[in-house]
Amino acid sequence: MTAVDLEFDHLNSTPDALRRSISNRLIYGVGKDAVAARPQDWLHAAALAVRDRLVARWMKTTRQQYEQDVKRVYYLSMEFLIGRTFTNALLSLGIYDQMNEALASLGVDMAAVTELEPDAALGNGGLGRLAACFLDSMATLAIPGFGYGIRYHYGMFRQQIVAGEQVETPDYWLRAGNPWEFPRPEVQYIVHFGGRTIQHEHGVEWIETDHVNAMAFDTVIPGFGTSATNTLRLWSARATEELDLSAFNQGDYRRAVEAKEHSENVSRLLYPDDSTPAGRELRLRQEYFFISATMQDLIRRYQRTHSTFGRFADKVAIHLNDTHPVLAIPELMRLLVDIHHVPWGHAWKLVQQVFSYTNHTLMPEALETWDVDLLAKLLPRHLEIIFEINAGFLKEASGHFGHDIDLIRRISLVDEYGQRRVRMAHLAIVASQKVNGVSKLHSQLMEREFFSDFARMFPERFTNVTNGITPRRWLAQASRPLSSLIDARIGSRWRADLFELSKLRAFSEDPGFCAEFRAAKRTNKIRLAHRLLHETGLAIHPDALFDMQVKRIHEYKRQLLNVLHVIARYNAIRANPERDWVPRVVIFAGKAASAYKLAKTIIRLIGDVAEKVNNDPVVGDRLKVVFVPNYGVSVAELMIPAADLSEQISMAGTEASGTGNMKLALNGALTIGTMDGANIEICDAVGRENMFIFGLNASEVADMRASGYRPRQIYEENEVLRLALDQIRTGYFSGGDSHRFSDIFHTLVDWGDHYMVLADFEAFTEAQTAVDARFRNPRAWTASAIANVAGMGQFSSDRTIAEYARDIWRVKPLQTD
Ligand code: 26Q
Repeated sequence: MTAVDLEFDHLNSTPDALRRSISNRLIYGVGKDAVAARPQDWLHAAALAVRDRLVARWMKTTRQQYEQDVKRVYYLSMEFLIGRTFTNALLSLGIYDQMNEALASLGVDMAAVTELEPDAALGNGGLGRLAACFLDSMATLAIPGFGYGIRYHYGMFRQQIVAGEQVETPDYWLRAGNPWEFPRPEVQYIVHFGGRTIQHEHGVEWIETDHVNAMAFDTVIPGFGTSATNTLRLWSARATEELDLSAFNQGDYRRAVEAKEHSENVSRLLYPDDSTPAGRELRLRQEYFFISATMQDLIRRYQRTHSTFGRFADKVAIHLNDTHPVLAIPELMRLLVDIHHVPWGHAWKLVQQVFSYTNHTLMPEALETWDVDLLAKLLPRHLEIIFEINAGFLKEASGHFGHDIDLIRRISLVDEYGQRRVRMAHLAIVASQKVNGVSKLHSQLMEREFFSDFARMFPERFTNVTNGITPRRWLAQASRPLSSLIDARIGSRWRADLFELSKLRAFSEDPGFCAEFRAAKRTNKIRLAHRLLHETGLAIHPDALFDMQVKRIHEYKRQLLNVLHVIARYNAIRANPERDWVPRVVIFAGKAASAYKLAKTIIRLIGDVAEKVNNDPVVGDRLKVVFVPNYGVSVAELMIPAADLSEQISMAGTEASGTGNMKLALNGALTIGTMDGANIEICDAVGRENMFIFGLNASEVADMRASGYRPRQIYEENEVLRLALDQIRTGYFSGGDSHRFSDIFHTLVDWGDHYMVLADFEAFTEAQTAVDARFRNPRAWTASAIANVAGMGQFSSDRTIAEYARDIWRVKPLQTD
């Protein structure tokens, strides 16, 4: 920054200057008088005052990017699970305390208005939140990056629990306006659908299409400890003509409006992560809508400074966050070949240099495929391009492997078994210069099992980049008690270099530090207890062990294993109430996909078990069970800092990485977990003695499956387990209703127990006993908790992004002077 900039920044950051800005923004931005302003208006005015301060940095960064003619990264994601922005922006700018003071001087309680901001919940879970952490880290590292996605009107549904069952309500997060976005009506692209193709002498033309406009909305992404910022550009659908004039002129006003509404539906709502076929066509439209606008936008930006495509691959890197944006590949081919008249071979070379792809799941049912007939109807030109890519690829494969028809069938971009379908992951792999998994185990499984044919053909393409999380939101912002304590001991540099936390190892036996560490955790636990009391009426004791499983509800994540342990513990307490039980609060949170029946039944079971346990006078404070509704980014920021124990108990080989595991460990929770995903790397980093690892590992799971897994035998032989399962089956928790949970019982006992819950039950119970023993010894527990925090350096998303930048995107940070 120049001296003038510094001066400017300083002036702008005093409480006094902020107070003036807020007052101004209230009047001229919100249009309210201070006497009439509601808390919501103050939040809006304060947000605008903060945004003004970001914009100066934003303009400067954009100018520098242009002047330095940098290579840019385009991070394409159907999901960005941002959460709230206000506090995050204040911390990035370093004006949190000043804002607090400014608002106080205006008679406004900052903590209270902060709670009014809705989450931008434009994502389902891990994948979307990862994208949000990556934006934060790209800006912080001054990597010239753009996030591209969809501006959904309705984000992730809100979850309410009504009579024990999940009820979804729409999340209209834009209701009160969004002060963080800049509409860009001048940035619009036409996106085509349908129609047919015709072959001309000089190429192919796509004609008789329907179209919709994509309009840009930009959000500033501030970096931490730098003046660098980035842009998140989200597309919103606008009808190409305001109204269907012919219908209008014929007096059919309703039909005229309907047509407009219909075309604008494409960006209306976030699809929940479930594999129900209903509504699939709109999902495909969404995917194409957003990548078409994005590809047109990035080509236009490139062409502003370049007259040929000769340097395209030196200036552009396009990253595919899972397969959801994979249509960007045929779309870029179409734009280059059909519109810009680049020869096919040259265009394909460019494509293979610019794309990279991250896989986030290996579950076969979750790998995306699209029906060939649907593609032919909606995107006929793209289907032709995909077939042509496939022909070239299969020829290359035959050259590489010789003529092996089984292999060709396996790797083809088109699945020919039954209804023909395009395999999006195969297309992504064939077109990308790098393909990565999100933890060491996951990347290994990708190479050795799921995509082994591709890995043999393109060994240099496959790599691993283990996930990370931003320490700004997940420690500095979420836990002020713990972050101030850390600042006091080792300084504040850890926010930008998380390896600094290793200095805390020196204090793991320091009585003063340990006492303060416990006090910080206790403060966070009290904060959560207050909220729960207020919202659910349940009183929990802050000195109990807070045992948390917070994540989407899914069979592979095995919330049921946790519930079975809770039931077993309940039975044991009732049998021996006088034993010195370690008081525990078992806390669950997470959403079930609306069409995922068994996941919803699991929520019901948790609620019923909670009801029984919490009202049993024999049990008292020894055990409490809570389901916290509407888990999302903001609820996570409240819950995670209050956890003592982190449940990461997926069946080995199923959780690609996990990132909640990192957030919880960073906040000093000890992990009880399987050797799955990033748990394995957390274990290496913090020491196995500071975790509770249990159960089958990935290869043991495979072996057991191969040798014939028999869950019913386990049920019959393990008395504790049998009692718990029989209680579930016979209606012990459901007021005698023996029907309610029969699917859960049969899934585990009779229908194969696909995720091997029963196989791991005994090991899990033993690990839980070890947890109790450690918790009884506060010194040992705290030492382990500190070791967890101290070992988290490598799980900063700054490290992750630095690896992507160096090894995959080959981009350098902007010189920000
Ligand atoms: C697909 C088709 C139609 C509608 C929705 C979807 C869809 C949407 C979201 C499919 C999958 C997702 C999300 C997947 C996800 O969150 N995966 C998680 O990614 C994290 C970040 O890498 C990992 O840490 C988790 O292990 C992984 O489960």
